[in-house]
Amino acid sequence: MHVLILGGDGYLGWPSAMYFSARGHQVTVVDNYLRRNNCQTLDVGMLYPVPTLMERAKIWHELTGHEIKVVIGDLAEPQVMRSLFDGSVKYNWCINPAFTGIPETVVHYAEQPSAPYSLIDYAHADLTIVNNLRVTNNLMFAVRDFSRDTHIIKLGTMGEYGTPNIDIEEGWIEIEHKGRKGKFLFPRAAGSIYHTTKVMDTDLMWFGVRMWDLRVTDLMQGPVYGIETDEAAIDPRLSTIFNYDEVFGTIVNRFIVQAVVDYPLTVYGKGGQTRGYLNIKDTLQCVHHAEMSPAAKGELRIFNQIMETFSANQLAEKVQKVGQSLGYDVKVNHLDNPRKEAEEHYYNPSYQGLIDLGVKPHYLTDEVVAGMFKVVDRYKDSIRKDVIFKGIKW
Ligand code: USQ
Repeated sequence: MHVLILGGDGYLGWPSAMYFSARGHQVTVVDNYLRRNNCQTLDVGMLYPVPTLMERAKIWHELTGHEIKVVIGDLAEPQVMRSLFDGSVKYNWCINPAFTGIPETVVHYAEQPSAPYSLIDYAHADLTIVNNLRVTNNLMFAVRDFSRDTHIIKLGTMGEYGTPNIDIEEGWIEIEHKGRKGKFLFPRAAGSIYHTTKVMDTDLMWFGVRMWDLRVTDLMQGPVYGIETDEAAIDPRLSTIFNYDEVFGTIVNRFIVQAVVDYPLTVYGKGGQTRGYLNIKDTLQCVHHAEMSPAAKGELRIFNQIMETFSANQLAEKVQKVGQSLGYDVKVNHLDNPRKEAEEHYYNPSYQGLIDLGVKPHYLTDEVVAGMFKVVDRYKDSIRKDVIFKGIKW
């Protein structure tokens, strides 16, 4: 199988590339370094430096014998996207320069993924909208024009649903209205410009499914935590990009870094904000299981990609407890919430579909938290406290 990974340099893209490659797939990764460049422009720091995508692919090949072909290009340019399907692609790194062929599966991570980034100001909101929607539209048309059988696995987000006062279904809801029934996309209420682009992505894909019988799986993922994956464990140079700053770091990763450098944990507002979380290892499993049993032609299949739910307060308590048991002096601070979001709310999402496909969850146990402390502590001296909180307001 040929798996094309769009956004193959990111927090999830690179580990996914290695995961598929290790399982014998032909893998091509594409990225324009948007995430790295944004990190540099905003000067947000990273836990450790990561080699370029070409260097990573080379190291992976030297250590495993597997080839991950690399394309450095901007997928918001339609020709870059189309070249991956029509054979005119130029690889920036590969062993065998022949076109691998049309991918059977495309995993689409090539988006600006940060909610705070999308609300810095008009320009950042605009970049987020233009990049995310153009890449999705370019992908949809490339698949329509060259390969309608290709399975698109798109990363959506649980944030598309917001925090409604009813149970959250997996993408679809049956509604009875004035004596008639129909199945509709579950109501959406995104909490940032970034999350809104994900809602729009889903709508674009749903259009493509209805018009052209495309096969699409939309994975509504919650915030991901974790550093280590089995494939990266073979060499630290294969580790994924890890952010702990306010813009690109997600809450669990941030709290552990904060605890290690005696920075009081930054709980926003009352801390009752509840989300569904998952380990980075489970992102890889979920995407792989979705790849192994593709959506049918003309199906928009939606899964809620989370393994358990926590409030911000529960996460802070957990990190504090584990940190204290390891000898760290962990304090918790409630900051004025820079975001506009419900701080106390009902939250009951379903998340059975991926388990039914065979995913075996990793949970946020004390051992897992302690393992993250251990890795982060290695880089303690390079952690920059000045990037932890800047207060980007909604
Ligand atoms: N939060 C804090 N303190 C912090 C950071 C976050 O209390 O220092 C709170 C936020 O207010 C929010 C929750 O923790 O209620 C999650 O925030 P986050 O920054 O970890 O995640 P979020 O901005 O929601 O975005 C992340 C990813 C995004 C993905 C999304 C899934 O960056 O790409 O789509 O998680 S979800 O949240 O389910 O929409």
